[in-house]
Amino acid sequence: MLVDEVELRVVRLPFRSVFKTSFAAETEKVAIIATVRSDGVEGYGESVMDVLPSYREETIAGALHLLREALVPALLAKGCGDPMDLVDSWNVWRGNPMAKATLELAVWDCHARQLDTPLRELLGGQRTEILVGASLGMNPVPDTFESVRQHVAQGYKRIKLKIEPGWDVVILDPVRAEFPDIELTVDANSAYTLDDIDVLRKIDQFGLHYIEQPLHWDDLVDHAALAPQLDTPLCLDETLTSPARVKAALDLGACAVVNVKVGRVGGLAATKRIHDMCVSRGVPMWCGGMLETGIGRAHNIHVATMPGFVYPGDTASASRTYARDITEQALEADNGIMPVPSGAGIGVTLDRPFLDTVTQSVEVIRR
Ligand code: OSB
Ligand code: MG
Repeated sequence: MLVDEVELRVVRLPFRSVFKTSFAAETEKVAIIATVRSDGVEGYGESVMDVLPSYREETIAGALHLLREALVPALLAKGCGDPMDLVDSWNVWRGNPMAKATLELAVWDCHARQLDTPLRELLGGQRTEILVGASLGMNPVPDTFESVRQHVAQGYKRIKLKIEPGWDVVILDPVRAEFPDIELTVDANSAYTLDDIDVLRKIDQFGLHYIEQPLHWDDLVDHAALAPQLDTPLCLDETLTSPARVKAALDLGACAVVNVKVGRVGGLAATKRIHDMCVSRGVPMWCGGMLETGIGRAHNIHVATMPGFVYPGDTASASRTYARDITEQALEADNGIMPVPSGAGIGVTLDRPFLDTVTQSVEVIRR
């Protein structure tokens, strides 16, 4: 495809309530919505980096710079043959997988819409619905307990509790006592070190499905040292930034479960490569989330239809996070089952009047 123009729009959308993790207390989503226009067809992508580098090192300002100065001009100059090759053509610019994914996702969506095909079909996804779990932020014990009860009652297939030192056993004890059989996991977002082995051994006693990113956000070696000391499998999130990093993590034994976030790994081509590697090595995967708006959430849902995504993902109902979303379609799970939007591409459209009210800046770069 030849790309006529790319729109970079920064949106700010308030969360319904504060989402507290070991690394931040977030009150709103700030994201770049990239629109690719080609031959009268639009495609959309959404970024996952934060304003400041609190989850990984990328930032919105850094991504906008890279998009303006390098990625968008290259796309406008060369167009795109197969979107599977696009991210490789950007290898001259190192790293920055989240910035690259923002634009790559928009190209994939545009490409799928031009073919009048749901995105999932281009990825080899057969399912028309996916199983989802819920990720619960850190709140006082009674509130968290009530939230677990509600999400279990709503049929969510897995409950994930955010933890940090001093906020682990204290919440796991009552939750496990009341819900002995639910699929339960914890996500530390890098809050522990190997010196915390005593408490990590306690966390190991709760029959968790996996422990997500207990150690440093870029680490492989310490996770590989921790894994054999625990019965519970380790799952990596923050550390996994590319297919090569996933291979390194698996070769080292740093994790036995893979959380794929399409933005963090550099887009859909990278996701497909990680998927095929994990399937061939028999490693279970699931699709993570970054509290995306309907654009990023729809991409995640299509990704999670691929056969290797065998555990419930984090792509829960948008209404848990937002009073009003920027897409016209409501992405809502029923009994822990999320339908895949039908229609071409990611299958969602923008609610333009509302989008304008949450837009902080818009720029259009033309060929
Ligand atoms: O670590 O998975 C994470 C949200 C923002 C940043 C990191 C994470 C999360 C979540 C929420 O756990 C997942 C979601 O509901 O989108
Ligand atoms: Mg995580």
